[in-house]
This record gives sequence, C-alpha cells and structure tokens, in this order.
Amino acid sequence: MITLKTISKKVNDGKRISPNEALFLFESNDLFGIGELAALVNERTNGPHVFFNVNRHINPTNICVNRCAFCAFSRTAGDDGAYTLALDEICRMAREAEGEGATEVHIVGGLHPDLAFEFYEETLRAIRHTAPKLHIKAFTAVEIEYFSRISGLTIEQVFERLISAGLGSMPGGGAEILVEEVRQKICPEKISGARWLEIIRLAHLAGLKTNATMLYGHVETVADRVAHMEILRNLQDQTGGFQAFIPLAFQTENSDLKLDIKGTSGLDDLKTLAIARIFLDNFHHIKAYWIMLGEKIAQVSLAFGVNDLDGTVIEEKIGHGAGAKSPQTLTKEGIIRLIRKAGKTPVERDTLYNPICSF
Ligand code: V47
Ligand code: SF4
Repeated sequence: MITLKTISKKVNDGKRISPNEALFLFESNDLFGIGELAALVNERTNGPHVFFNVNRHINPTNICVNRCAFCAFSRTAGDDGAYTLALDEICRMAREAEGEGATEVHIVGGLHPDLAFEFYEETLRAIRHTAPKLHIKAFTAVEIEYFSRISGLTIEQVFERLISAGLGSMPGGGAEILVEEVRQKICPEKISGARWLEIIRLAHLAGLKTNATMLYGHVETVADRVAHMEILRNLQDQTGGFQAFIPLAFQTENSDLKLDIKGTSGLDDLKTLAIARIFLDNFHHIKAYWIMLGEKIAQVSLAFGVNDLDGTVIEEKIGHGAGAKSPQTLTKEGIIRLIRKAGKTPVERDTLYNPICSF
C-alpha cells in the first residue's frame, strides 16, 4: 500500500518515485509532509542556494495563427491591440536590458502568418551585434516547428541556422499538458505533445539546453499532470538536456477557456511545485515563475523544494494579458530580499546556471 511513509522511505533512500506514488501525493492533503520531502530533495541537490537571473522578456509579435483557447496574449492580424515590433525596437530593448545589467533576453512570440524565417535569424544577429554580452534564450518548440514549416527547412537545419545566428538556448513554453485529450480542449491548433517532445529532443541533440513548462489549473486532471511529468522525466533520462521545470499557474482572465474557477489555489501551487521536485529526480532545477504565482507564493515555495526564482523579467505580457496581479517587474534587490527573508542564499546565475555572484 502506498503511504506518505513508504514514499518518504524511498526518497530518503535516494530512489525514484512512481507515477502512482506521485498521484497519491496529489490526492493527499498533507501539504507539510509533501513539502518537507521536497525540501529534503532540494537540500540534497542544491543546498541553501536559490538561483535567480536578471533578464528581459521580448515578445516580437502577438499575432498568432494558432489562437489557443487559454491564451489572452495572442491576436489575429488587424485586431485591436495586434502588434509586431520593428527590428530597431527589439534591438533598443536588448541594448537597454544589457545596459541595466541583464545577462539574458528571453524571446517568444506568436506564429505570425507573414513574417519569413529570415526575420527571426536577422533578429538574433541584430541582438548579438547590438548587445553582445546577452545570452539569447529564444523560441519555443512550437515556434521552431512553425519556422520549419514556413521555410521548408528540416528541424535540424532550422536549429543549425538559428544557432549560427546567435541562439544560445530555448525556453520551455508550448508544452502545456503533453496529453492529447487535454491539448484538443485547450489548444487544438497547436503541435501535438509528441511533436513538441520530438523537437525538444532534436534541440538537445543539437546541443541546446531547454526548459520544460507545465500549464496547470484548467481542464486537466492531476493524473494528466503526472503523465506530463513522466513524459519529461523519460526524455531527460535519454538526453539530459532539460535545465529547469517550470509549472505555470493558469491565469483565467480574457481567455476563451471559460472555467468556473478563478485561478489556482495557493495550496495547489505549492503542492504542484513540491511534487515536481520529488518526482523529477533527474531535473536539477525547479523554477517558481512569480509572475503567475504572485510574489508571496513564490517566496513560500522556497520552503517547498523550489531553488530558482524567475526573474527580474521587465514588462511581462503573457500572464498580465490574462489578469496576473503580480507587478510587471521585480528589481534585483527585491528578489534578493525575497530570497534572504526565506532564509536562503541568493545566487545570481547566467542562463546556463553558472553562478555569477552570491549575496
Ligand atoms: O507556453 C499562456 C503560458 C507560456 C497563459 O523557460 C499562460 O524560462 C498562464 O513558457 N496563464 C509561455 N500561463 C511562457 C513560458 C515561460 C515563462 C517563464 C520562463 C520560461 C522559461 C518559460 O505561457 C505558454 C503557455 O503555457 N501561458 N497563457 C495564461 N493565461
Ligand atoms: Fe499563439 Fe503561443 Fe498564444 Fe498559442 S500560446 S495562441 S501558440 S502565442
């Protein structure tokens, strides 16, 4: 019989827990028991250190042919609020970020019906030229697949071209829930879960590190969340290319997904992060994205297995378009204070988790 005690024994012995055991944890209300276990795993992996990085998000366009039901960020061309940034503007934002001490730009956007693949290559080249110290973390697997479709290049060729233009790594977006029945309900136009995974596998083979996200708190069941994490754990066993796992709490406003709920509960947020820490034993980092969680839950999560707090961000559009109540940016000092007050040691990192400075 599965109990918290049997799971605890496994974790203490350094053994991997099964999907059924993860499900048991999701169905348990023993938040502190789960949290304690997650904190133990995190302490073993990362000690008292909590990473953060100084980055800027740039979303070149919100025009998107997919129009996922949950997404309040995207527009159809010609809609009110539809935009596409000029290359000059993107460069100005990157230069400004570099000047303010950022080490990374995080670039993701909609699937634009008219922009050519060359625009994205040119964007990377222009950023590399104008802000050479910035690491460029850009494009989800969904965008990579789209680039392949619009250019006629293979996925491998797309990676080759983007890496040579300056791509340094990839964010973890577009994963949502990697279970087909759920994708059919929340993002039927988006590439399948299997295709997302294949593109990430090819990214890892091409030498790119990526993250993996999980959009939770909508129509999925806890069994879907476990299935999602199991798929990621299996790929990580093969490639080792994932850096961080990032659960994204669904923000409900302005989305076409009409649900009875008004967002996730703090309890669910903490449980999800903690179970991820316990289950994903081959992921080094569990990241709390405070934009979706709010600063307070993000801070408390540091006692529930989280070792990475993202980030200083500057001007966030995806979560705020959907009603996120968190501020648009946190200063570096603000993040350091938040981590310190949780009794942890803040460490500024670069995109590839090399420590830059601890505070
Ligand atoms: O894939 C869209 C999510 C993702 C909503 O890799 C929403 O370091 C909540 O992937 N409520 C894009 N989430 C953001 C992303 C990300 C963010 C921070 C760090 C990293 C990283 C990656 O945002 C999308 C989708 O899953 N999203 N709409 C919403 N209403
Ligand atoms: Fe487009 Fe991404 Fe929004 Fe889906 S989540 S509509 S692919 S921008």
